[in-house]
Amino acid sequence: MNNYINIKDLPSVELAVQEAISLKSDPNKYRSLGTHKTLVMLFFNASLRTRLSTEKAAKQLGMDVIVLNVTDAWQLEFDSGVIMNLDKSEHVKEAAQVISQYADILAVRAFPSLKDKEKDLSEWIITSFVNYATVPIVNMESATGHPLQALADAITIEELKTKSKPKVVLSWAPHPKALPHAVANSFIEIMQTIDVDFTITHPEGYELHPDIVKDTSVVYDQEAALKDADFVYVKNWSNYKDYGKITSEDSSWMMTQKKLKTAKFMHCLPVRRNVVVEDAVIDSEQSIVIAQSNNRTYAAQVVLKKILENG
Ligand code: AN0
Ligand code: CP
Repeated sequence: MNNYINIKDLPSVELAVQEAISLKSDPNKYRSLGTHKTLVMLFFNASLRTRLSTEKAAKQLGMDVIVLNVTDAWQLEFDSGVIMNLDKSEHVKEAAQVISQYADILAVRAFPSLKDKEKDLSEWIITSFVNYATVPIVNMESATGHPLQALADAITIEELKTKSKPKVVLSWAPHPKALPHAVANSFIEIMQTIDVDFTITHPEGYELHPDIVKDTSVVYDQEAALKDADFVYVKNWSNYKDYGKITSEDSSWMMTQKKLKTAKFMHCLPVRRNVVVEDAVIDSEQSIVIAQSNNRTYAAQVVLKKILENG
Protein backbone atom coordinates (compact mmCIF):
# COMPACT_ATOMS: atom_id res chain seq x y z
CA MET A 1 0.00 0.00 0.00
CA ASN A 2 1.38 3.44 -0.91
CA ASN A 3 -1.20 6.05 0.19
CA TYR A 4 -4.16 5.66 2.56
CA ILE A 5 -6.68 8.19 1.29
CA ASN A 6 -9.79 6.02 1.20
CA ILE A 7 -10.69 2.61 2.62
CA LYS A 8 -10.51 1.36 -0.99
CA ASP A 9 -6.72 1.69 -0.65
CA LEU A 10 -6.74 -1.30 1.72
CA PRO A 11 -6.04 -4.49 -0.22
CA SER A 12 -8.54 -6.25 2.10
CA VAL A 13 -10.63 -4.71 4.89
CA GLU A 14 -11.14 -8.13 6.45
CA LEU A 15 -7.41 -8.88 6.59
CA ALA A 16 -6.63 -5.38 7.91
CA VAL A 17 -9.17 -5.90 10.71
CA GLN A 18 -7.63 -9.27 11.61
CA GLU A 19 -4.12 -7.82 11.51
CA ALA A 20 -5.16 -4.95 13.81
CA ILE A 21 -6.63 -7.41 16.31
CA SER A 22 -3.41 -9.43 16.34
CA LEU A 23 -1.26 -6.26 16.64
CA LYS A 24 -3.29 -5.36 19.69
CA SER A 25 -2.04 -8.43 21.56
CA ASP A 26 1.60 -7.54 20.78
CA PRO A 27 1.76 -3.86 19.80
CA ASN A 28 5.57 -3.61 19.91
CA LYS A 29 6.27 -6.63 17.73
CA TYR A 30 7.28 -4.53 14.70
CA ARG A 31 9.25 -1.82 16.53
CA SER A 32 12.23 -2.26 14.21
CA LEU A 33 10.12 -1.65 11.06
CA GLY A 34 9.97 2.11 11.55
CA THR A 35 13.40 2.72 13.07
CA HIS A 36 15.02 5.85 11.55
CA LYS A 37 11.75 6.70 9.78
CA THR A 38 9.73 9.84 10.48
CA LEU A 39 5.99 10.46 10.39
CA VAL A 40 5.03 14.11 9.92
CA MET A 41 1.45 14.91 10.91
CA LEU A 42 -0.04 18.08 9.46
CA PHE A 43 -3.20 19.47 11.05
CA PHE A 44 -5.40 22.07 9.36
CA ASN A 45 -8.04 21.38 12.06
CA ALA A 46 -8.37 20.42 15.72
CA SER A 47 -7.94 16.85 16.91
CA LEU A 48 -7.62 14.84 20.10
CA ARG A 49 -7.91 11.15 19.14
CA THR A 50 -6.38 11.22 15.67
CA ARG A 51 -3.36 13.12 16.83
CA LEU A 52 -2.62 10.97 19.87
CA SER A 53 -3.55 7.54 18.47
CA THR A 54 -1.63 8.05 15.21
CA GLU A 55 1.44 9.24 17.11
CA LYS A 56 1.17 6.27 19.47
CA ALA A 57 0.80 3.87 16.52
CA ALA A 58 3.87 5.33 14.80
CA LYS A 59 5.93 5.09 17.99
CA GLN A 60 4.89 1.47 18.50
CA LEU A 61 6.37 0.86 15.03
CA GLY A 62 9.59 2.56 16.15
CA MET A 63 9.01 5.76 14.13
CA ASP A 64 9.88 9.32 15.09
CA VAL A 65 6.96 11.73 14.93
CA ILE A 66 6.76 15.46 14.15
CA VAL A 67 3.44 17.31 14.47
CA LEU A 68 2.73 20.65 12.78
CA ASN A 69 -0.46 22.62 13.27
CA VAL A 70 -0.58 24.59 10.05
CA THR A 71 -1.90 27.66 11.85
CA ASP A 72 1.68 27.90 13.21
CA ALA A 73 3.18 27.81 9.69
CA TRP A 74 2.97 30.09 6.63
CA GLN A 75 -0.45 30.41 5.00
CA LEU A 76 -0.54 28.13 1.95
CA GLU A 77 -1.72 28.90 -1.57
CA PHE A 78 -3.27 25.90 -3.36
CA ASP A 79 -4.32 27.39 -6.71
CA SER A 80 -1.94 27.30 -9.67
CA GLY A 81 -0.76 30.35 -11.58
CA VAL A 82 -1.81 32.83 -8.88
CA ILE A 83 -0.05 36.16 -8.39
CA MET A 84 0.74 35.65 -4.72
CA ASN A 85 0.57 39.27 -3.58
CA LEU A 86 -2.14 38.80 -0.94
CA ASP A 87 -2.19 36.87 2.36
CA LYS A 88 -0.68 33.51 1.24
CA SER A 89 3.08 33.31 1.79
CA GLU A 90 3.94 29.90 0.37
CA HIS A 91 2.62 27.56 -2.32
CA VAL A 92 1.70 23.98 -1.49
CA LYS A 93 4.01 22.90 -4.35
CA GLU A 94 7.09 23.92 -2.35
CA ALA A 95 5.61 23.12 1.08
CA ALA A 96 4.74 19.51 0.15
CA GLN A 97 8.17 18.91 -1.37
CA VAL A 98 9.92 20.51 1.61
CA ILE A 99 7.98 18.43 4.14
CA SER A 100 8.91 15.34 2.09
CA GLN A 101 12.59 16.09 2.88
CA TYR A 102 11.84 15.59 6.58
CA ALA A 103 9.20 12.85 6.41
CA ASP A 104 8.98 9.23 5.29
CA ILE A 105 5.19 9.34 5.62
CA LEU A 106 3.00 12.47 5.69
CA ALA A 107 -0.39 12.39 7.40
CA VAL A 108 -2.85 15.24 6.75
CA ARG A 109 -6.08 16.40 8.40
CA ALA A 110 -8.05 18.92 6.33
CA PHE A 111 -11.81 19.35 6.82
CA PRO A 112 -14.13 20.66 4.09
CA SER A 113 -15.25 24.28 3.79
CA LEU A 114 -18.91 23.11 3.77
CA LYS A 115 -19.49 26.16 1.55
CA ASP A 116 -18.14 25.21 -1.87
CA LYS A 117 -19.44 21.72 -2.66
CA GLU A 118 -17.49 21.17 -5.90
CA LYS A 119 -14.24 22.31 -4.33
CA ASP A 120 -14.76 20.09 -1.26
CA LEU A 121 -15.61 17.09 -3.46
CA SER A 122 -12.40 17.68 -5.42
CA GLU A 123 -10.46 17.04 -2.18
CA TRP A 124 -8.16 19.90 -3.21
CA ILE A 125 -6.05 19.94 -0.03
CA ILE A 126 -5.23 16.24 0.36
CA THR A 127 -4.94 15.83 -3.43
CA SER A 128 -2.38 18.64 -3.56
CA PHE A 129 -0.26 16.74 -1.03
CA VAL A 130 -0.67 13.49 -2.99
CA ASN A 131 0.38 15.32 -6.16
CA TYR A 132 3.31 17.37 -4.85
CA ALA A 133 4.74 15.38 -1.91
CA THR A 134 7.27 12.67 -2.72
CA VAL A 135 6.32 10.44 0.25
CA PRO A 136 3.17 8.39 1.01
CA ILE A 137 0.13 10.31 2.30
CA VAL A 138 -2.26 9.19 5.05
CA ASN A 139 -5.72 10.75 5.37
CA MET A 140 -6.44 11.80 8.98
CA GLU A 141 -9.91 13.10 7.88
CA SER A 142 -10.29 14.97 4.65
CA ALA A 143 -13.23 16.81 3.10
CA THR A 144 -15.12 13.61 2.26
CA GLY A 145 -13.60 10.73 4.24
CA HIS A 146 -12.21 9.57 7.57
CA PRO A 147 -10.82 6.13 6.71
CA LEU A 148 -8.76 5.68 9.91
CA GLN A 149 -11.94 6.13 11.94
CA ALA A 150 -13.86 3.70 9.72
CA LEU A 151 -11.20 1.03 10.10
CA ALA A 152 -11.25 1.44 13.90
CA ASP A 153 -15.06 1.10 13.78
CA ALA A 154 -14.88 -2.10 11.75
CA ILE A 155 -12.32 -3.53 14.20
CA THR A 156 -14.62 -2.65 17.12
CA ILE A 157 -17.64 -4.35 15.53
CA GLU A 158 -15.58 -7.44 14.73
CA GLU A 159 -14.37 -7.67 18.36
CA LEU A 160 -17.74 -7.09 20.01
CA LYS A 161 -20.25 -8.80 17.73
CA THR A 162 -22.10 -11.76 19.21
CA LYS A 163 -23.52 -13.11 15.95
CA SER A 164 -21.86 -13.74 12.60
CA LYS A 165 -23.93 -11.10 10.75
CA PRO A 166 -24.96 -8.33 13.17
CA LYS A 167 -27.44 -5.60 12.29
CA VAL A 168 -25.71 -2.20 12.15
CA VAL A 169 -27.61 1.09 11.89
CA LEU A 170 -26.13 4.50 11.09
CA SER A 171 -28.49 6.97 12.76
CA TRP A 172 -28.32 10.74 12.07
CA ALA A 173 -28.42 13.01 15.13
CA PRO A 174 -29.05 16.73 15.58
CA HIS A 175 -26.13 19.11 16.15
CA PRO A 176 -25.90 22.90 16.57
CA LYS A 177 -22.85 23.22 14.26
CA ALA A 178 -22.61 22.22 10.60
CA LEU A 179 -20.47 19.06 10.52
CA PRO A 180 -18.74 17.27 7.63
CA HIS A 181 -19.96 14.13 5.85
CA ALA A 182 -16.59 12.41 6.14
CA VAL A 183 -17.21 10.13 9.13
CA ALA A 184 -20.58 8.97 7.81
CA ASN A 185 -19.20 8.44 4.28
CA SER A 186 -16.28 6.27 5.38
CA PHE A 187 -18.42 4.33 7.87
CA ILE A 188 -20.92 3.54 5.09
CA GLU A 189 -18.14 2.51 2.71
CA ILE A 190 -16.54 0.16 5.20
CA MET A 191 -19.87 -1.38 6.31
CA GLN A 192 -20.55 -2.18 2.64
CA THR A 193 -17.38 -4.30 2.56
CA ILE A 194 -17.96 -6.44 5.67
CA ASP A 195 -20.57 -9.05 6.54
CA VAL A 196 -23.22 -6.97 8.34
CA ASP A 197 -26.90 -6.19 7.82
CA PHE A 198 -26.59 -2.42 7.35
CA THR A 199 -29.24 0.32 7.38
CA ILE A 200 -29.01 4.12 7.35
CA THR A 201 -31.63 6.35 8.98
CA HIS A 202 -31.88 10.14 8.76
CA PRO A 203 -34.56 12.81 8.28
CA GLU A 204 -35.79 13.25 4.72
CA GLY A 205 -33.57 15.74 2.92
CA TYR A 206 -30.38 14.58 4.67
CA GLU A 207 -29.43 12.10 1.92
CA LEU A 208 -25.69 11.63 1.49
CA HIS A 209 -23.88 11.35 -1.86
CA PRO A 210 -25.62 8.59 -3.92
CA ASP A 211 -22.21 7.28 -5.04
CA ILE A 212 -21.46 6.51 -1.37
CA VAL A 213 -24.88 5.18 -0.31
CA LYS A 214 -25.32 3.03 -3.42
CA ASP A 215 -27.94 0.34 -2.71
CA THR A 216 -27.69 0.50 1.12
CA SER A 217 -31.20 0.70 2.59
CA VAL A 218 -32.23 4.15 3.84
CA VAL A 219 -35.19 4.22 6.21
CA TYR A 220 -36.58 7.64 7.21
CA ASP A 221 -38.50 6.20 10.18
CA GLN A 222 -35.82 6.01 12.89
CA GLU A 223 -37.79 3.63 15.12
CA ALA A 224 -38.35 1.20 12.25
CA ALA A 225 -34.69 1.38 11.25
CA LEU A 226 -33.51 0.66 14.80
CA LYS A 227 -35.62 -2.48 15.16
CA ASP A 228 -33.46 -5.45 16.27
CA ALA A 229 -30.23 -3.46 15.86
CA ASP A 230 -27.04 -4.87 17.39
CA PHE A 231 -24.88 -1.77 16.82
CA VAL A 232 -26.16 1.80 16.46
CA TYR A 233 -23.64 4.31 15.10
CA VAL A 234 -24.86 7.81 15.84
CA LYS A 235 -23.48 10.76 13.88
CA ASN A 236 -24.55 14.19 12.76
CA TRP A 237 -23.79 15.50 9.31
CA SER A 238 -24.93 18.76 7.73
CA ASN A 239 -27.25 18.76 4.75
CA TYR A 240 -25.53 17.45 1.65
CA LYS A 241 -28.05 18.58 -0.99
CA ASP A 242 -28.50 22.04 0.57
CA TYR A 243 -24.78 21.89 1.01
CA GLY A 244 -23.36 22.53 4.48
CA LYS A 245 -26.65 23.91 5.85
CA ILE A 246 -28.42 22.86 9.06
CA THR A 247 -31.97 22.23 7.87
CA SER A 248 -33.05 20.23 10.92
CA GLU A 249 -32.15 20.38 14.60
CA ASP A 250 -35.02 18.03 15.46
CA SER A 251 -34.14 16.87 18.97
CA SER A 252 -36.40 13.83 18.60
CA TRP A 253 -33.50 12.27 16.60
CA MET A 254 -31.21 12.25 19.69
CA MET A 255 -30.24 8.71 20.75
CA THR A 256 -31.97 7.62 23.95
CA GLN A 257 -31.96 4.45 26.04
CA LYS A 258 -35.58 3.86 25.01
CA LYS A 259 -34.66 3.85 21.32
CA LEU A 260 -31.36 2.00 21.69
CA LYS A 261 -32.94 -0.93 23.57
CA THR A 262 -30.22 -3.63 23.85
CA ALA A 263 -27.98 -2.42 21.01
CA LYS A 264 -24.43 -1.17 21.47
CA PHE A 265 -23.92 2.57 21.06
CA MET A 266 -21.13 3.82 18.78
CA HIS A 267 -19.82 7.32 18.05
CA CYS A 268 -16.48 8.53 16.69
CA LEU A 269 -16.25 11.30 19.35
CA PRO A 270 -16.12 14.17 20.14
CA VAL A 271 -19.82 14.06 21.05
CA ARG A 272 -22.20 16.63 22.53
CA ARG A 273 -24.04 15.01 25.42
CA ASN A 274 -27.80 15.43 25.59
CA VAL A 275 -27.84 16.84 22.05
CA VAL A 276 -26.56 13.83 20.05
CA VAL A 277 -26.97 11.21 22.78
CA GLU A 278 -28.44 11.28 26.26
CA ASP A 279 -26.20 10.74 29.30
CA ALA A 280 -27.98 7.50 30.18
CA VAL A 281 -26.77 5.92 26.91
CA ILE A 282 -23.18 7.13 26.79
CA ASP A 283 -22.69 6.36 30.50
CA SER A 284 -24.12 2.85 30.13
CA GLU A 285 -22.40 -0.49 29.58
CA GLN A 286 -23.87 -0.46 26.06
CA SER A 287 -21.64 2.42 25.03
CA ILE A 288 -18.50 1.24 23.22
CA VAL A 289 -17.12 4.65 22.31
CA ILE A 290 -13.97 4.19 24.42
CA ALA A 291 -13.24 0.85 22.76
CA GLN A 292 -13.61 2.60 19.38
CA SER A 293 -11.12 5.30 20.38
CA ASN A 294 -8.68 2.63 21.63
CA ASN A 295 -8.91 0.89 18.26
CA ARG A 296 -7.85 4.09 16.49
CA THR A 297 -4.30 3.20 17.54
CA TYR A 298 -4.41 -0.26 15.93
CA ALA A 299 -6.17 1.01 12.81
CA ALA A 300 -3.39 3.60 12.35
CA GLN A 301 -0.74 1.01 13.16
CA VAL A 302 -1.96 -1.41 10.47
CA VAL A 303 -2.02 1.41 7.91
CA LEU A 304 1.46 2.73 8.78
CA LYS A 305 2.84 -0.83 8.89
CA LYS A 306 1.52 -1.59 5.40
CA ILE A 307 3.03 1.61 4.03
CA LEU A 308 6.40 0.96 5.71
CA GLU A 309 6.43 -2.62 4.39
CA ASN A 310 5.85 -1.24 0.91
CA GLY A 311 9.28 0.39 1.26
C1 AN0 B 1 -15.73 16.35 13.18
C2 AN0 B 1 -16.66 15.73 12.14
O1 AN0 B 1 -17.83 15.57 12.42
O2 AN0 B 1 -16.19 15.42 11.03
C3 AN0 B 1 -14.63 15.40 13.56
C4 AN0 B 1 -15.07 14.04 13.99
C5 AN0 B 1 -13.97 13.08 14.14
N1 AN0 B 1 -16.48 16.66 14.37
C6 AN0 B 1 -16.60 17.89 14.84
O3 AN0 B 1 -16.14 18.85 14.25
C7 AN0 B 1 -17.35 18.07 16.14
N1 CP C 1 -12.68 10.71 16.10
C1 CP C 1 -11.72 11.62 15.81
O1 CP C 1 -11.15 11.65 14.71
O2 CP C 1 -11.43 12.46 16.83
P1 CP C 1 -10.48 13.74 16.77
O3 CP C 1 -11.17 14.74 15.91
O4 CP C 1 -10.35 14.17 18.20
O5 CP C 1 -9.17 13.35 16.17
